Amino acid sequence: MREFAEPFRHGWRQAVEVRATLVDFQSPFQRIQVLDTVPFGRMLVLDDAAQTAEAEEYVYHEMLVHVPLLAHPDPRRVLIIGGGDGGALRRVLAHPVTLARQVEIDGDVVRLSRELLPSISAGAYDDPRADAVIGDGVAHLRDTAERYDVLLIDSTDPVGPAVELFGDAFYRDARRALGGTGLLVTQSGSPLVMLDELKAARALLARHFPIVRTYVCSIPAYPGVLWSFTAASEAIDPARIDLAAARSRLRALGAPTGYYTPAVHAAAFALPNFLRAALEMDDDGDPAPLPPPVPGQPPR
Ligand code: AG3
Repeated sequence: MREFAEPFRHGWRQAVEVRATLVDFQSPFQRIQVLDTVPFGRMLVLDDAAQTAEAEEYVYHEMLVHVPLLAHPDPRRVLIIGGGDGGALRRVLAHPVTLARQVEIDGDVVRLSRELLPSISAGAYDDPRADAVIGDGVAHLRDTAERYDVLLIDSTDPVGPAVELFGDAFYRDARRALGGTGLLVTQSGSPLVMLDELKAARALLARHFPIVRTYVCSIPAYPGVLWSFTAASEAIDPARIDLAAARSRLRALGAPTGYYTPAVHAAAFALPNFLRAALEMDDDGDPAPLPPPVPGQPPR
């Protein structure tokens, strides 16, 4: 039996059974693999890190996109950094936006995803509101005079090509591009096996944004399974949504979801107590003094 597993983290790893390797290719930026896996169908792997898979991509992409787009009162202009598989782009385009710009650094990820994982972008690139740029998202944000309502950072882990997407200069440029009224969401790793990365991202975001909120969901293909996203804004607290309004906006989209509901949205910000304590938050997500440690905490 062939299997794929990411490297051990704190003595923990998960494996998937592999039927076939469809692509194993070194791009100018990274190693790109597309594997046909038994549990999740075709899976995109970058530098040995699972990125997305046909059968479970909806969890990550819905939580990355629908949480900020339904928290924002009127998102029109959305920028995605990374996201070369097109799964985030497709969810953004389900909303009545006027522009969904995606800046992905690796054209080979876009090409191979469109060719081998077409169900993930599902036609999104053909939408006239989509502007798919192959380029450096850090440079785009640094040099642009444009404003965005929502910025989605759909990146790999904060190592290798993505490291600057978790940096201080990038968050400063993000704040400028969001113009005081927008919000950003970044994927921020597994609270169980990447807690230090999550804490580092939150600390940097807090230098630039008064509101920083972490939320979680369960992503079967990623290390630790319990996964986090972190939102930041000068104006919008995405943890507080009007459930009835979100329900009617979601219904109007006519885009069925597999994971997201407004109730899931609200609940995702309720963090397990070990995590709330580790992130030094009170029950509202605001900074609080570090509480005493509790015994038997999960690995990280
Ligand atoms: N971005 C991948 C999140 C990081 C996964 N990390 C890992 N497996 N170690 C997802 C790209 C999907 N559009």
